[in-house]
Amino acid sequence: MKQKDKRSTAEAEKRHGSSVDSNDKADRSETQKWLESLEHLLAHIFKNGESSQAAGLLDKLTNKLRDLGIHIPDAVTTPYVNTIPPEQEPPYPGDRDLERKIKSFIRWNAMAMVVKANRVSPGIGGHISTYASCATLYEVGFNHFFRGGDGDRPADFVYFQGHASPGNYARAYVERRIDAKLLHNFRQELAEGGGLSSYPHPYLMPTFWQFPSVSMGLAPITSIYQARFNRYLKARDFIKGEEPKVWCFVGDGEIDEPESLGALTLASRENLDNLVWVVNCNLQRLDGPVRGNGKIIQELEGAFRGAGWNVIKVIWGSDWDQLLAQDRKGLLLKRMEEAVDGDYQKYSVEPGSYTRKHFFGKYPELLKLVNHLTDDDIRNLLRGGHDPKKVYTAYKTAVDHKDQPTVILAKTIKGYGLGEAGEGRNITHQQKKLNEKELREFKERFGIPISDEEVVEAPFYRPPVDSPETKYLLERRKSLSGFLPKRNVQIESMEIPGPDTFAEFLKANPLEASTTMAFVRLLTKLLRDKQIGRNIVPIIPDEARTFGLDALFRQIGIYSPKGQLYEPVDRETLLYYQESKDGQILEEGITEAGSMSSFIAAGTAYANFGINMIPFFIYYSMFGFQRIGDLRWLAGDTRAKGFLLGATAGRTTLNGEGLQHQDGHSHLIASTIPNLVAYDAAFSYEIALIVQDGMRRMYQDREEIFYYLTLYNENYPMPEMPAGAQKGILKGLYRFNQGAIGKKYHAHILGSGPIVREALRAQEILQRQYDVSVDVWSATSYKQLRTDALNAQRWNRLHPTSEPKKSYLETILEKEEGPFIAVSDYMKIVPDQIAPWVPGGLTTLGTDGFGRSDDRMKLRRFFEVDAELTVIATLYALSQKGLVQKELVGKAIGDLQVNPEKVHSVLV
Ligand SMILES: Cc1ncc(C[n+]2csc(CCOP(=O)(O)OP(=O)(O)O)c2C)c(N)n1
Ligand SMILES: [Mg+2]
Repeated sequence: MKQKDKRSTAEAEKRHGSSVDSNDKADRSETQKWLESLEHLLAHIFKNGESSQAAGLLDKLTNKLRDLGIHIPDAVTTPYVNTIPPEQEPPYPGDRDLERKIKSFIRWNAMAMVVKANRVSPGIGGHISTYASCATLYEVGFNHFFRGGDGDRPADFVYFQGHASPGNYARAYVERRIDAKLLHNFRQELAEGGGLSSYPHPYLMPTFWQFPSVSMGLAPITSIYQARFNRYLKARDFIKGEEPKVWCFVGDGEIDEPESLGALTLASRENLDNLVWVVNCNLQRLDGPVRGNGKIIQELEGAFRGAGWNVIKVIWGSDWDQLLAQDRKGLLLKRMEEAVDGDYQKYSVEPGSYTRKHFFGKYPELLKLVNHLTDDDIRNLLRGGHDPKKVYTAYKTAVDHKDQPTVILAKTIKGYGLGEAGEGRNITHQQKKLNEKELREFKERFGIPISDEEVVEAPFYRPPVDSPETKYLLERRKSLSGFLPKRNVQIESMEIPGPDTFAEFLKANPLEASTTMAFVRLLTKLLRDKQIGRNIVPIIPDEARTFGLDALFRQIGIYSPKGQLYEPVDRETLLYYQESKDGQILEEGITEAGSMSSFIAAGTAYANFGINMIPFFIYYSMFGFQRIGDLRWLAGDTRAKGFLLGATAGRTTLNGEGLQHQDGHSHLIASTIPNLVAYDAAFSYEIALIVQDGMRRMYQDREEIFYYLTLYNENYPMPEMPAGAQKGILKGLYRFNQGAIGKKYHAHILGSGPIVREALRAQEILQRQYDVSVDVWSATSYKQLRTDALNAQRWNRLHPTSEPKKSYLETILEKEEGPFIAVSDYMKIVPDQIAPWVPGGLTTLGTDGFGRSDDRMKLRRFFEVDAELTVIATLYALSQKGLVQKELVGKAIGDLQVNPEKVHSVLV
């Protein structure tokens, strides 16, 4: 900087500085005046006993400033009191007394079923304390909000906290939907006459449970995408009329799962006011406090408000209203803010005298506020989540709220009512047994009409059919259109496209193409189908261009509730990025968990709405089972239907990308899900037949299964389907071609996916150079083959004197002479699944080990799945059978330039 410039800058700073000084003084005296008026106003508020209004004052001021056009950032937290002040509470519409009695009976039965189950079978498990904490949260919902599905609109979607399931069963018992025998058989599903599953599993109780929820975090994320999918169905005219609400009950400990909070902004961005979450803030998780040194409610309020949700805090029960009103100096609020969750947990365990001394006693003036209360009164001061009036207010406000999803943060006590058996204790989550004294205290506390003699047996109790309680309970459910939870599948069979649609894929196509391209062509065709095209839901986590699906953007549009508010940069091109209100594609952005949640919502529309939606979720295969395996397991549990397409599959076929991307094991994980049908296809015609058959089974025959299909990005000419191959393709194995005649030796090579082409190259080398005729087979599904083989094997074992059954695999291989060599782009253990049923055993080649970035041929050599290594493996297998000399194998190693000292891919 030049000398002159420096000087002038310094002068300007000086000038500027002095003007700041004088402005500052003026500002300060102005500010002082405002602060004094604020103090004046607060003094007035406290004098009139309206201290609870003080907290809302800031909000009002902020809103006023905003009305005047001044930008004020949102505060993320508000004072530690209820969001809705008592004067805004609506009248309670129900019979509080009857509702309390009903709730008490349910509490008792929920506890008794766990205690009994653990007496019959010690260690069988079950949870008492969670339902004890959320009983009021549930009961207010059941009596006044949750709509059943018996009317002319779909039922509300209620995701119950998984391990609070005894509460659901106990209610169903009092509602007379299930009998005492089933309650006795809680967690004894294999008992005679059946039992009740530990947690909400639609797979196990398909007419009862709707939404699996016990794997922490999965109910929260799936509930968001469900609420979104309901909007999608509405926008696309599949559903009309009044919209069901989606309710999700979440534990405060569960919130720590990344899935729980991971999709919050989708809900606010898409204005999902059909969604209500209730976080049961009992301040404890399994081991201890959720946030002993802080406040989970305040932390969550900040997170949810920041994410654009409407937050309703239900912290204090009605007894506190009067205390807060008399808190002239805001001392009570100050104390409430100071105490941490660890303190509050302690207050729930200790007698009232402790709370008097340590909570109120911190400030002498505060102590005076509770002078009129006995220690018992202090101990019984309710938390908001146990007060039906507060809970009702929150729910009513939530369901009426517009434009935002709502979260209710309800403070409760874990193990509420268990007393010394576990109320508020760190061990409470695991408490499964109550002794006689504890049972008696429980019975007395909740007024259960059973005798002192009987109590030790912990008998179930439900009021007589004609009792006021039963009548009230049933009337409430009737006026809310029926019982919940309930899974009521009413779905028509769907006519799927005929053979014409698929015919073109069965012919040879000399143009090089990948199976991904074949799939895209098929999907495009299906989308145009008059019968089913509309029902298809393409789901893509930001990879449409990678898979060549971008043409669909324009063809069917991307769903966006806002439409398209901007002109896309590529508007002048034919296939621009088109968003629209009734778009068909769910372009999820980079979230496999979110995409899978959409898949689940679409895949269960048949059960929840009676509509056959056909999701096709296409993604990088590595980021499927491995990344979101637990959501896949849940999809199986909830009986979702649809197609998962693991694209860019294969540890060597996806070249270049390296270790993180190259999938060589998704088929191994796929084999773990019982109702998932998995295929590893090589050619266009296999893809077409598999999709066709999948649609037939799922949508025409209404089987509750789902599909996994790997797709590859290697281009090659597509052959014609060999005559008669159809059955084998679907069963998992068929002969692609026969070996040459007139050779001295014979072998079979089983290939999968693009690696079939390596098998074909090996066939060629073996026939030409080593006098070995080779049959090449395409193994489309080791999982299918194994399941079928195990079935037959087991049946035979249990029916030793009957005519033995033969699996498909045994039937097609029984007349063949080995050796058999399997080669695929997957770990060796995938083909190994069928080894016990292959005559003479199976030699397996596969891609065990971490992937590498390099080209395909180098990778195939590295993993030893190329034609040359397949030739060597075949010759070695022949030598093991004593058919060729070992020297021939050695010669081949030399001929084919394979380094026998190369390192094994799994070791490096
Ligand atoms: C993914 C997963 N991890 C761990 C568990 C085991 N688990 C079951 S309940 C629970 C504690 C739950 O605490 P919270 O969410 O606060 O529920 P609360 O019982 O307190 O209402 C744990 C760790 C699980 N079910 N799922
Ligand atoms: Mg908890």
